[in-house]
Amino acid sequence: MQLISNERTTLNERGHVDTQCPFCSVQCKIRITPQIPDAGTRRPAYVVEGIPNAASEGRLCVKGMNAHQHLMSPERLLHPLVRKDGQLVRASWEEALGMISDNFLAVRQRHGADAIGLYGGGSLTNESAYLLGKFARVALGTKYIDYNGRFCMSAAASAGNKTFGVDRGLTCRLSDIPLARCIILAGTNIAECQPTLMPYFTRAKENGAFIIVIDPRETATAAIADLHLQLKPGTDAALANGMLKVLLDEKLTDPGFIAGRTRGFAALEEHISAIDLEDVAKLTGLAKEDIHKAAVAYGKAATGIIFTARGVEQQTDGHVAVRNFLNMVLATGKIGKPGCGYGAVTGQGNGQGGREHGQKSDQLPGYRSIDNEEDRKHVAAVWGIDPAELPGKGVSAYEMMELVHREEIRSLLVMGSNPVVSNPNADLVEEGLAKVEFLAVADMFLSETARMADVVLPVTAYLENDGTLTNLEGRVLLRESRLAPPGETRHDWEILGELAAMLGKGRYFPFESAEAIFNELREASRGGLADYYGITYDRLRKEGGVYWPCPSTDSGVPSGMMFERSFAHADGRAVFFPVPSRLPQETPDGDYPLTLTNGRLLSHYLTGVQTRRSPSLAARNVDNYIELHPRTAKKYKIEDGEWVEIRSRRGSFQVKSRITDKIREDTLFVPMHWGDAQNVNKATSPELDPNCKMPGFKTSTVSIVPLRLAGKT
Ligand SMILES: Nc1nc2c(c(=O)[nH]1)N[C@H]1C(S)=C(S)[C@@H](COP(=O)(O)OP(=O)(O)OC[C@H]3O[C@@H](n4cnc5c(=O)[nH]c(N)nc54)[C@H](O)[C@@H]3O)O[C@H]1N2
Ligand SMILES: Nc1nc2c(c(=O)[nH]1)N[C@H]1C(S)=C(S)[C@@H](COP(=O)(O)OP(=O)(O)OC[C@H]3O[C@@H](n4cnc5c(=O)[nH]c(N)nc54)[C@H](O)[C@@H]3O)O[C@H]1N2
Ligand code: SF4
Ligand SMILES: [Mo]
Repeated sequence: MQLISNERTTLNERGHVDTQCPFCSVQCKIRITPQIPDAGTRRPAYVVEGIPNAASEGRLCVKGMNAHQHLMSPERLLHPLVRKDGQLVRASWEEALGMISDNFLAVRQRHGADAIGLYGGGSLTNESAYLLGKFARVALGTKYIDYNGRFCMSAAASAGNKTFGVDRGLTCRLSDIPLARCIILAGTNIAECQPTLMPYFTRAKENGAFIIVIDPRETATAAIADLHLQLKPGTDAALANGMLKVLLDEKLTDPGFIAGRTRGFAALEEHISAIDLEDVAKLTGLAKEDIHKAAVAYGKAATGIIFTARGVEQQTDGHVAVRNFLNMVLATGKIGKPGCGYGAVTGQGNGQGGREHGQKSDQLPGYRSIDNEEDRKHVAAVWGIDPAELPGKGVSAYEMMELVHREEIRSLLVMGSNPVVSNPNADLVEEGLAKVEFLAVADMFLSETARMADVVLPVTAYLENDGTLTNLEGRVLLRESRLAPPGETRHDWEILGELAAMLGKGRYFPFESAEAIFNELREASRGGLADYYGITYDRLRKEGGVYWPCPSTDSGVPSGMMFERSFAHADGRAVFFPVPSRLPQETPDGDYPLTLTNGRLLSHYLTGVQTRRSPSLAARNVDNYIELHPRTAKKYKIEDGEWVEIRSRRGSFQVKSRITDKIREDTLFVPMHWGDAQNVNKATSPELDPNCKMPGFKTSTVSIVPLRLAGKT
């Protein structure tokens, strides 16, 4: 696709601007055409259309159609704010950045560099995410950096790394979906979360695919299912064991593939031989016949793809649950060929790139490891420092919040996240941030977290800054700025460069443009698993998007299909891993008899900071709500639409009831898009998956009472 010329314009001028949606991982391309202002209201109107592109094929969803509204919101932060006498007041950039650098220097001198923490996000461009990682290690020398992708991608990413030797969301291309004869959608609600991808699945169905949806709710995605497995939350690992049992018993495996391309099958076989389908049915709450039917459909199909998303992954056993679905992929040899593969459906706009270039505590750019001597040497050489100067591994996002609470991290910079709403056990996180010595937040809005800050830095939005983002297919896309930054807003990467200079490290941050940062990122990623070396801005302009790995500028266009001949482990083989069918960490009891799960709805995005500032989106869902089954409502004397309080061992929140027979009787569902008193995370559990430190967001036990009775119980 050809991008229009790079001249900057304002949205209200005639003509059109071409851009990319700031929200989910599909990264649909958008054209915005201003219309003559409405004579009555004088309000400008805009026509927003999708532009043909390889992922969304020109489709847009309601969020993309209205994204420009938050960009133009009167609530945009247009100048820095600093706290004086308890109030956030306007300040100059010099003063705001001066306060941050003074604090960083003072804290480092008093308590060491590790008393400073950095917290990033998957909405940042590759360039800003890369620079944030470099800033932590080079400008500050702290090991404490992590990002919100920990809550998003860590279970699937670590599973992919262990099983295949590398993690890239989809191992195949979106265009393989219509070729698959069986599709398993486990804990992924594509219809609301990546709506523009739905036609790939309906096309597959038209081609005769058998579609299996695994979800405790009858979602909009489940509407296309041939078989909906409405399991108890947190039991996906057990379900996959049941399906493996059937695959092995019915000899629906691919022995040639197992022998030639994998290792560890004997141990899996032994483990599965002890599985009893009856037990699996009991654990998951499913009928044995349905588990059997699903396994046979997948096993017998000539081609097939398994997708997982946060329903499977945001569990204290998310890593192994994903690995168990990967066991199914390997046992049937359904990978590395057309119409076959596995997909971890990436979430945020740059959820994929954000996890590759070093804002994760254990990671350096190019998916390099901070624990590996060779990796450290390579990156240190690109950065012009001694490898010994690179700090070691820090801790995960929620663990950083625990360190804040314990006052071990005394100063925190948040860039591109709203952690008081999106962390589990939100009350503890809020308590920590309330008492932290110093909090700086870079955002476009006064989010719930920014509200608590000592310094707030106003940043540019999607139409205003250049950068690359990597979509769920592993395709790197260039999003060029079309508008001048409003007010005094600055780019995230500019802020990091200026702060580095104030900390005396300016020579390591000489960047005048996003492209200059990208060129360094290319070098830093060179030879790594996520190799971007062969990708340049020019190439992205010409080709519209390039898949990684792309090790050379003159190689042909990468096909996007992974593992055609070998996997990324040293011996080229993928690894089986036996997984126990264990129960979720918390089990319902007399005090907390129900299981609470949570997730998303179509019109809002994450903690809602952006989408609530888009009137057309905000109006669709004003208050948060809880889905509950009619029999559950009756049992707890709850009327449809009334306010209820949900309580857990951590805390409580209040939302409206929504009675529906599309959910299991023992399960409640609440969207995650609201803060303050309507925040589901006041009740979620901070238990972490030991393998990847993903919180068990999707399974906690709670009680429910109508608010009118709440004082009385
Ligand atoms: N509209 C919208 N789209 C988004 C986002 C958004 O906020 N709003 N966020 C983006 C981001 S960052 C992400 S990570 C993705 C998330 O995309 P998804 O993971 O698809 O979204 P969720 O709604 O969190 O969870 C998916 C489904 O998991 C189900 N589920 C809950 N518990 C379980 C369980 O134990 N097992 C199984 N199998 N299923 C379970 C839920 O009922 C839900 O339907 O969406 C991206 N797209
Ligand atoms: N209970 C529960 N909790 C969850 C989840 C769940 O399913 N259930 N999902 C988890 C998942 S998958 C995710 S991804 C997290 C996300 O949770 P958060 O990290 O809190 O994500 P957002 O709400 O998108 O917050 C991003 C903030 O950054 C700002 N922002 C957007 N773009 C930029 C930018 O380019 N630069 C800067 N500086 N700021 C920007 C936005 O205005 C917003 O205030 O939530 C997690 N929390
Ligand atoms: S939210 Fe996702 S599917 Fe919707 S327009 Fe944006 S990128 Fe496309
Ligand atoms: Mo996410």
